[in-house]
Amino acid sequence: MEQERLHPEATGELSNLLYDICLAAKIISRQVRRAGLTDILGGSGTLNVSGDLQQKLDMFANETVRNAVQHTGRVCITASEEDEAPLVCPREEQGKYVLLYDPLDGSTNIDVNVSIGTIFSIHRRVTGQQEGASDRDCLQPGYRQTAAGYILYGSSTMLVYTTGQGVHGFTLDPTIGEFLLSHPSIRTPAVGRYYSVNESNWNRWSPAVQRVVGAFKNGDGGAVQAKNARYIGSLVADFHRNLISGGIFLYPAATNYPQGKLRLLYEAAPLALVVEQAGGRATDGCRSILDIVPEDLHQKTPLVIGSRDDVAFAARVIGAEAAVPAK
Ligand code: FDP
Repeated sequence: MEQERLHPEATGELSNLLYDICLAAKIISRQVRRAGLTDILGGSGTLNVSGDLQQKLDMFANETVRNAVQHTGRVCITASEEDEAPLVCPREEQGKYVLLYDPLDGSTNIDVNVSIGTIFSIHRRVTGQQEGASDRDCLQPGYRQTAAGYILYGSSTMLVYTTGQGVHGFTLDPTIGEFLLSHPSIRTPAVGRYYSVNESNWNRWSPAVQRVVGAFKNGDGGAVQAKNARYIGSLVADFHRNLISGGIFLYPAATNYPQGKLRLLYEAAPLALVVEQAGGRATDGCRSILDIVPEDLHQKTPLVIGSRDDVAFAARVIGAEAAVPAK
């Protein structure tokens, strides 16, 4: 609301859309908090487009976000990591925003009571009312995002978001059911304390990625500061810790994931906007994540994200390897 007042031309629709997302987050949070008590743990028996087993809570979160925004007249199309195709709102209800989201990131952690999260990305539509909303609205590069953020269901439930005017964190007070501003204007340290990567993939990485991870572990003769390892395996949780305390998260290309594992539109681009607004960086090794023009809704990308100087080091080493023509 405060930021909205800085824009006299604002109609309040974006604030209301963020409010819709908060409502969905509260409903998901309630369900996550009671997960062991109700029959909502475990697989749903279906696979998503990427071939991942969908969990019951994934499906619940997916529908909750969709239902919270669909008939408000604020969005024209929504696309979820869990759905093959985007959902176009009925013509008469199409608003000016586009919502892309990962309803419950870190699904493999759901059943074992480890932090998980919801990630969202908001664009302005590029199609006209006449033409009607389409994939074109979803396939926009990250630098065009109007807002992005995530909800972390951790030791507390937190909303962290940016509309391009810094990054702000709100903690859900369950006694009053509201998100309260707890972390205004978050800045991430330029050099991090942590590196977060699934090191069991070591033999599947290129020599450059091995050198980067080795450097974060050992210091690489002073080229970077040696770090402590922390890997939860829930992107939102790993990202959030590094954002607050300083650190770098890597999910690079590997022989089993030649394009990386994480999705550009639902995971990498929104977190890239958040980290850049907090003073950090995000790259695929060669390009800034925010500059990548998506070609496919479920496109994957290698991701190196976090503290500015650490990401710059990784990009230098991985970028130099990519610049050498293959023999
Ligand atoms: P998950 O498979 O549990 O859904 O986006 C997928 C994701 O989790 C990220 O949250 C997480 O960072 C990554 O995959 C973990 O992958 P690995 O198990 O390969 O480390």
